[in-house]
Amino acid sequence: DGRVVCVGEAMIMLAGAAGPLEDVETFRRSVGGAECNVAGGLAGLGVPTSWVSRLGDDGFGRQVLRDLRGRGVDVGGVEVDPDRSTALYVKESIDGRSRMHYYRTGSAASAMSPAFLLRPEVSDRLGSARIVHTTGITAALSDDTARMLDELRGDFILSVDLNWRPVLWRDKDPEPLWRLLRAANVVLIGADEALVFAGTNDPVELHERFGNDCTLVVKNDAHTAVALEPDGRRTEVPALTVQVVEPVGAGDAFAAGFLAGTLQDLSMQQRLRLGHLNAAAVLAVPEDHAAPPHSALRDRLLAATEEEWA
Ligand code: KDG
Repeated sequence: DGRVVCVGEAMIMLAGAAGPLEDVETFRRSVGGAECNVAGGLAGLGVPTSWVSRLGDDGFGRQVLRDLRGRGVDVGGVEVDPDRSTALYVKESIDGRSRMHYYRTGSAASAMSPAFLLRPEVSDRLGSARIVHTTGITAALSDDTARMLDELRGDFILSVDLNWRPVLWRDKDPEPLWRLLRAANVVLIGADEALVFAGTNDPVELHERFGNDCTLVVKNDAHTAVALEPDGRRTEVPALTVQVVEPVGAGDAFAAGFLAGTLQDLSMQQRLRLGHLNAAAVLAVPEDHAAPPHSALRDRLLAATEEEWA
């Protein structure tokens, strides 16, 4: 069982050669899904982590379980639904940009509800968690998942990554997501998505909108990450310079690094560094997750002076 519990949907990701989907004939399969990427990233950093969710009773669901178990994630809190399917998403790559196409409406995970949290396999894990992590994607899946998130409170640090996905929010009121963000103790947000979602990417303004009593991390993609703590303390760490192969999943890897650092009570600067470091590994591969950085490199970079880091 885990000291961090991640709650959200996993999907099978299909990705092929560059070009419009109608021209792509073969697809490579891997596992995606924001919260399960974070769970895998945390386990890769040696943090005992559970991923709790629902999957279909199908080959894709079994593939997700096998993949996560292989990465050291506890999946004992996963419920298998005989009537609904595991979700899929297809990555289309045109002119070097990825577009995601979801096949997830009515999926097994979209049926997570307040009752799901009461299953002993789930409530036991939540009861012993130090950090519980979820994202705005889960708030968008269905009315059931939105209601479930209203109940996701407890004696743990609630961490929320905005992960704003406009396609999932079409014709929907984002109020459940605002409630989740205001309840969170840690909020992770990209500067670009902040602008679209909240109309500002100014850390101080965002901090106010989320109620000021969270630790807010605003990530400015390739450039920097700024943390604002409840007492107003501000820490900024520039990102590492990397050759970007494919960016999807880097935010999740950042979250994993940041949360691992939080669990280890590292300084805010080192938490942000660990986030950047973990993100850099995912930026360099086409998949949504990657092997964690070597521990020797990690220790050296965490201990670096500011001049050495930048
Ligand atoms: O953060 C990466 C995720 O976006 C990707 O793995 C797919 O979870 C996903 C989503 O809903 O977009």
